[in-house]
Amino acid sequence: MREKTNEEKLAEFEERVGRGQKVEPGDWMPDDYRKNLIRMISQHAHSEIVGQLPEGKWIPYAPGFRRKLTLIAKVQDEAGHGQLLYRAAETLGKSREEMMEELLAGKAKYSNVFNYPTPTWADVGVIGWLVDTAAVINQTMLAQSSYGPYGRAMKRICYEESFHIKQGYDAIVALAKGTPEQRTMAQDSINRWWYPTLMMSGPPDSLSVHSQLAMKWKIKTKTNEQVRQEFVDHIVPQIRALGFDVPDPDCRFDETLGHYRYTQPDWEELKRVVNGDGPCNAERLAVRRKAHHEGRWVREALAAHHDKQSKNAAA
Ligand code: FAQ
Repeated sequence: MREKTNEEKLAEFEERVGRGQKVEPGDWMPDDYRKNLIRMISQHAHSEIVGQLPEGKWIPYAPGFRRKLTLIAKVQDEAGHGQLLYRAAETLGKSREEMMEELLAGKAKYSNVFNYPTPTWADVGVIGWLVDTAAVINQTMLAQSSYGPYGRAMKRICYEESFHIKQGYDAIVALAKGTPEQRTMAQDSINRWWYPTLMMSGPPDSLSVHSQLAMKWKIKTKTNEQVRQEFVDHIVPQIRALGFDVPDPDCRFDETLGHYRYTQPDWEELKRVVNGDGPCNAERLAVRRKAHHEGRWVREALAAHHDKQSKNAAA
């Protein structure tokens, strides 16, 4: 039988994806589909790994034993998500070592939001509440991704991230019920995280480079703006219900649209931050490099153990 041409393979691929069938690692896929997925999944993995740092800093200072245990569990979950995602990216043919080298060399992107400082305990609550809510809304959409391993990883990750939202919300409710100083601390944190969290969903559709192809091949099933609007519609009533202000005087519900209107973030700031020039990029990468260096003996010991086991099995 004659080999199918690339055009025929592409038509079959698009027909399958159009029918909602999942693409699996061994299947034929267009090069751009593979490249886009590696780009997105590896950036997502890096985000989970670097994303441990802003909150991780607060583990020694968490107010009380229960909050400390919960925060440790949350930060460990993020490490696990990173591992799941590196594994999903590896199924597309890129090694974990290569991805890690790119991150440590400052060549790889990761979510803008982890390049901002966490000067107060309220930031831990606000990251869990706002940042994880934005992440879950995006990831619930990505759980429908046409690439099977990514969608399945997302389902597992969303379960855990939903718990993270609860821990963040609970910490903020405690501050909301607390002293005037505690309420001020929470409001200040909401003010600082509002725009970085809006930026998490990516640039507006008119500036998004990859969305069109990603939507066509169902890597994503919603645009950046749709995801951001969902987040705003979900979170604004929660912020106001706790008696806090949304730090945007123009944020109001539009009855005709059925959505909240909001002021667009500064898209130049997003560009700067994701390209390495945010308030904490240098600090975050320095911590990752140190951790990678100090963990080298563990990786070598595991590799030696694995080699020994393989030799024993072959003998
Ligand atoms: N940050 O053409 P588009 C979490 C880059 S996980 C950094 O619109 P796309 C859990 C983009 O990569 C949070 N870079 O791109 C947690 C591209 O650059 P490139 C991470 C951004 O892919 C919680 C360029 O700009 N989630 O929070 C950002 O269609 C708490 C053009 O943009 C994911 O990674 C940004 N915000 O849409 C952990 C989800 N926006 O590659 C710890 C998966 C854009 O051309 C604590 N990823 N860029 O050099 C996605 O959904 C998408 O990749 C977007 C961007 C929506 C991030």
